[in-house]
Amino acid sequence: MAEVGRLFEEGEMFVPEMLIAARAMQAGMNILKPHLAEGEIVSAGKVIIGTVAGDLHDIGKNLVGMMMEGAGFEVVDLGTDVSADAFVSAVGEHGPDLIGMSALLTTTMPSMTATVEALTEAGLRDQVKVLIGGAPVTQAFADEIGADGFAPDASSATRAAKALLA
Ligand code: B12
Repeated sequence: MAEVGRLFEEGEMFVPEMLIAARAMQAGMNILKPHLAEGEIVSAGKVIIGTVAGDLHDIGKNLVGMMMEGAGFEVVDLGTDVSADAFVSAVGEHGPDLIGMSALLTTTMPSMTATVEALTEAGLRDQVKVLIGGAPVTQAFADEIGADGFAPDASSATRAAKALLA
């Protein structure tokens, strides 16, 4: 998947090819997972990922989740239309190292702000890194809402997550 990510960034591969590769990787992972659990494989970290409240777009979010799994992260996918409260409860329940939030609509970007605020109010903001992405999201917006990072695509999302948890 790292090689697929590189080819995507170079414009040699496109979203459908990435999805096919990610699906093949997931099928392989399903076979390998029980054996990995028995072995000495160390997780790269635990990630909770979701599309924010009001937003149903999940193709990019799923791709990010699959790439992260391929890179050795344990991924808990909360799905779409995830409220700030649901993110907060999931942090309490799963104790992740990082939250990944996705938004594809300019009208749902404020849900990212609300989630960061809810994490702060719950006293959990210091325990978890926040990485955001989605077509309308920018580094400037990430800075504005106090997220720890932004990435424009699935392979750089994996790199950014690794850098944040290093
Ligand atoms: C597919 C699609 C839909 C599908 C979604 C299906 C699904 N299961 O996801 C359906 C038909 C349901 C849909 C509905 C709507 N859509 Co729509 N949709 C799109 C479309 C065509 C493609 C989005 C997509 O999947 N791209 C491919 C993926 C791979 O790219 P991506 O999502 O950007 O993800 C990458 C990066 O952004 C990043 N990334 C994504 N998430 C994350 C998360 C993290 C943590 C990180 C680090 C990175 C990251 O990595 C990903 C992989 O490289 C876009 C137009 C476009 N060309 O983008 C419009 C678009 C997003 N939709 C739009 C609109 C307006 C709507 C509707 C409001 C339409 C309507 N009037 O009903 C509804 C809203 C429904 C809702 N409440 O969410 C607008 C948004 C405009 C805006 N700026 O707000 C767009 C831009 C179309 C347009 N040009 O008008 N949509």
